[in-house]
Amino acid sequence: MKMSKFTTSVIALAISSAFAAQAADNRYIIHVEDNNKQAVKAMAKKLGANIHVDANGFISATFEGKSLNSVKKMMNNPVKALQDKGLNTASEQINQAAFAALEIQEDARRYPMAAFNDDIGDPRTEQLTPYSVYQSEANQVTFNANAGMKVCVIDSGLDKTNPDFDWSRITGDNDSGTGNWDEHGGPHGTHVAGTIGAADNNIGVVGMAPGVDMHIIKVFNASGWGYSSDLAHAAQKCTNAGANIISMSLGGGAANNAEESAFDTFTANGGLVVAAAGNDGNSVRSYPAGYESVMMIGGNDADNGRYDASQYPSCSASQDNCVEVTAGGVNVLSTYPEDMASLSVTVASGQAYASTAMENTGSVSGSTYYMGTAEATDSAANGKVCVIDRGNISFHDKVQNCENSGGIGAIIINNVSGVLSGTLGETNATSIPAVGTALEDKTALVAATTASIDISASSYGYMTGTSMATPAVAGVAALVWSNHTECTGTQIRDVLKATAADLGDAGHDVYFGHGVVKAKAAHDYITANGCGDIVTPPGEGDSVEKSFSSIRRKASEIFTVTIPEGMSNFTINTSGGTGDADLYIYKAGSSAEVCKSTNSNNEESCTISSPAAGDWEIEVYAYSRVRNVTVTAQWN
Ligand SMILES: [Ca+2]
Ligand SMILES: [Ca+2]
Ligand SMILES: [Ca+2]
Repeated sequence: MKMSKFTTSVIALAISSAFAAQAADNRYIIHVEDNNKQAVKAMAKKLGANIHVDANGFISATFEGKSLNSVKKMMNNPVKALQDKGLNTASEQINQAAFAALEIQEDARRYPMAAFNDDIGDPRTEQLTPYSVYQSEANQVTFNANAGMKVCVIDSGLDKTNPDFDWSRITGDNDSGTGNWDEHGGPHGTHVAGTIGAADNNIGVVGMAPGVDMHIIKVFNASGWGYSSDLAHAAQKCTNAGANIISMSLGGGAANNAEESAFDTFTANGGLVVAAAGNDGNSVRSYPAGYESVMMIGGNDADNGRYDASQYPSCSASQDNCVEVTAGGVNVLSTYPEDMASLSVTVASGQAYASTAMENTGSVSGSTYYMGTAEATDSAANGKVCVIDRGNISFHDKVQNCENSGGIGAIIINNVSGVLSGTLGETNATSIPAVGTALEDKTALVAATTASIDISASSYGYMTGTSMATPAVAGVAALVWSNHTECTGTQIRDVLKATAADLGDAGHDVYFGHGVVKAKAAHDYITANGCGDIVTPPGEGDSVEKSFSSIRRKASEIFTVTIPEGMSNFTINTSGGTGDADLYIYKAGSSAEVCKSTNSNNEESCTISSPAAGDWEIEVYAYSRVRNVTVTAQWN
């Protein structure tokens, strides 16, 4: 089978993400005492305003096409403003002093910040926690480094030049096809390993299970796949290394029996296998993720939304051949081989802003000059950092106009929400550092008087893909499991699904599966319930089947099922065998049956609509001796 690593984009996103968030809309707040408000509102309307908000102490109004200064001039001196419009003011009763005292401000647009954000700072000099660690609650659970957890990472190697690993806890397998495991075959494997287990120190990032033992199997490099592309062989190497988790940020389109059986065996022996859903944005099922024994991982973004390219194959009834859970996969900050990434740091008037490195390297600082869309050279930009709006001409030509004007660096502001991520194209004739920034920061960036841009090499950087979500789940699994070593890998898988936070459409869906993994919720769940019982994900339909080979006359067999919230039907049937079994259904703790079925044979059936959530007892009573009866309970 043809395998590929799942990376769609490698971008050097901003080190900071301070979304102070403002934009000019000709919308203004006028502060006014309530006793004067009606007169002020009437005058604003007369001067062409649209009133939006009438609140205690202020109104908000749009003056189309008017700057803050011109609105102040009009509202602070309305007699003149009316006269300027050719209106007669002789009949107006205007309290000029009250209007002159009005305080008027821009009604800044507020944008919601993402639900989760990376720490602000520079990972080359301090440790930053990536957003996905917060989103998956990995920062709320302590990793037990002595619990024997070991994650086997099948990827492009882990480069020994990165300082953010506890190398005494990392082993690997060399392969004649791909070279040494601790020399990278591209940055992919190093990025993946950092998300699982980057050390908790004073530099770089922090992994989901910081410092966890890892075994690295390098199956591909820049020139493709080596001999270990037989994943069945790689799984065996993981077993030999004593790993209990296998993480695979790779996949391909065809299933293969030898491979499936290797992962079945690893799982049956108590392990956990996770693999990426793929980044083609379609419903194709990738393997190994598509095998039932392998947990398929999709991607979400920092705002609990979809990673659009995350694949979403349909689900079988058991829902283990499709996306089971998600984790952060968009713009994930992690480790790189030494200096293989580049990062930008953009500061304006002393405040750091989210930015992406578009092109060129360098460190500049100086006064700013706002160039609008920078469609021509402008000598006023000489010696300054150009602040430029996106639009009309290419990024490259904007930067070139800045540089040809004598500008020392370029900050290009997006014209849609979010940080601008772009390049200067194939033939880049510019040399000054250029960054993309967010529309949300436009007002502040245009207003800034000084700015600095630094674009330089980094051993930490961003990648996007289900390749990044997969090690996040592997790391969360190691983290939770390290505190509950009595569990099997399958139980950890079930707990992660049961405690995932639902995203997207209510309940299980093909894009998010059960939702984004939550380490603290999973840890708390096992602490409260243990890991011995089958975990039914909340709000999910399920079924249980029990067989009884023999029940004595006048005796009963009773078992309990747990019905989650929100079920509409609960159906229990008995069938098969010989004798006369009757069926009695009770809500746990109550002696009055909710349903009974007492035919003179073994074919009993009970249906309960909208069953209450909680434990239910199912009693099979032998009116005469019963042999080989099967009881099926299902709810949805
Ligand atoms: Ca670190
Ligand atoms: Ca699967
Ligand atoms: Ca959902």
